[in-house]
Amino acid sequence: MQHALTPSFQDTIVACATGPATGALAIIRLAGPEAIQIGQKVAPSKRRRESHRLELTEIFDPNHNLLDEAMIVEMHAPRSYTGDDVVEFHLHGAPIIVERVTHTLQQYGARLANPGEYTLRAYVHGKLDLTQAEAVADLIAARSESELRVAGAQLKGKLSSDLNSLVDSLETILRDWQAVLDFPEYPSGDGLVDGHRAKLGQIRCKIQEKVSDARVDVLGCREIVLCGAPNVGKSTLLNTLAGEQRVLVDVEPGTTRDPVRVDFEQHVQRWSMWDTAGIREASSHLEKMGIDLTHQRIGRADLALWIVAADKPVLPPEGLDVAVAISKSDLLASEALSALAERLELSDWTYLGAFSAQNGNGIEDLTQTISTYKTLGEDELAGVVVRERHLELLKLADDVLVQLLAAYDGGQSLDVLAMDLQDCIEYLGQIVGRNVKVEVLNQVFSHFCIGK
Ligand SMILES: Nc1nc2c(ncn2[C@@H]2O[C@H](COP(=O)(O)OP(=O)(O)OP(=O)(O)O)[C@@H](O)[C@H]2O)c(=O)[nH]1
Ligand SMILES: [Mg+2]
Repeated sequence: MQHALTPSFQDTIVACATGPATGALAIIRLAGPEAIQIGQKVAPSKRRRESHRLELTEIFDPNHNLLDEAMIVEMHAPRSYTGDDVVEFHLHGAPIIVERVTHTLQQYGARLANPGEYTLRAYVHGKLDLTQAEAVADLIAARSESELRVAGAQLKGKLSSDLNSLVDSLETILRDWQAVLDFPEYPSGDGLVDGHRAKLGQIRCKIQEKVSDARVDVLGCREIVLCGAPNVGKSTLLNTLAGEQRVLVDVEPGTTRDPVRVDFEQHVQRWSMWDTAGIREASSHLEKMGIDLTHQRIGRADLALWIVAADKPVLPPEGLDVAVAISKSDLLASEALSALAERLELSDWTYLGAFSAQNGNGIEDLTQTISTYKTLGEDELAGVVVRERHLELLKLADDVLVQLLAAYDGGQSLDVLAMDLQDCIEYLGQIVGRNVKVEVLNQVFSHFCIGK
């Protein structure tokens, strides 16, 4: 695949913005300095088209053969997604029409766009910053409501504006320090640098807050591990949720040995759910290996759900990081069930409800609870770090800042401190795309689909 960043921004690019399958409509997007001119050639009009106005038009190939009767809209720079001149053709959705119109536009000098090239141009033209460009990719790739919400919140740019204001404050401090270094007469003796020490402390607190509030688990699939003592109904629950028999179930305890994963695409959240070997004193080497794997899975889970059988409750080992739910609720009278539920509610573990795979009671509620477990609302998502790339850079910025503050307190000279400050600014800047390295841009835009 051609590299996203090698081509020139002077090129006029073309791509189909809608999916490859036959649909009622298909949209071809043409962007770049020649877009309007090329648009005029395939869809001539007597007068210059108004920006942002849909118009019915006929589209011709270079031999004046009619390709389609379609809608055309011009979006004049800079008021377009990419920031340069854009022409969109809203065609009938047959793939052959898309192919012929694209080919014609290429004959007039446009070239095929690379993945993410439209968004890359939007970024280069300052329409979006890097976190927002990443959010566009997430938005397109979203497969659940939760992913959609996360991407939408990032696109709004609260994280960017929080980080930009931190970078601005740091840059102001750096400028002052450089002035103090360059001009001995700069008024530094009146507590200017000491004042900066306090400000840097505050900025560090804000960075730490972002790190501790980060939720890199909210994008993509969530790993849920079903665990508990043997025979509590873990495999039965997995089969019930999967709607088919995916794993073996038996009256004998110790049926499941290997962890088995089943993926669900729920409305709210995508899950990978793991069935695991029941945890007990192992009676064989083989069983012990299975139980070890269960523990490994629990350690990596976004949610480990310890199943407690209503008829024979076995609670999780002390200190194990799990939530709890009651299975086989059909085997207990309602009063006894309430008492068990109350006991779990009062425990240190989060209690997620009771269910019976036998009669279906509580399954729907459990699904709902799991689905929304630790998902964040619109407001809570504002400004939250959800990407590993951002979190890593924040941690690097934090490390440098800690080092800088210690050096300051140790009486280090301003020129050395200024170098640390510069590093800190760079790390934070890379998140939003200030002075970002080309490799980082390549990384971000290589995940896009063509046409966006
Ligand atoms: N009454 C009742 N029996 C259930 C329920 N769920 C499972 N069982 C029975 O409990 C037994 C054990 O079920 P499994 O799903 O194999 O339990 P497990 O936790 O996977 O067991 P291991 O793989 O041995 O750890 C089977 O006989 C199931 O039919 C339930 O909701 N109610
Ligand atoms: Mg099992």
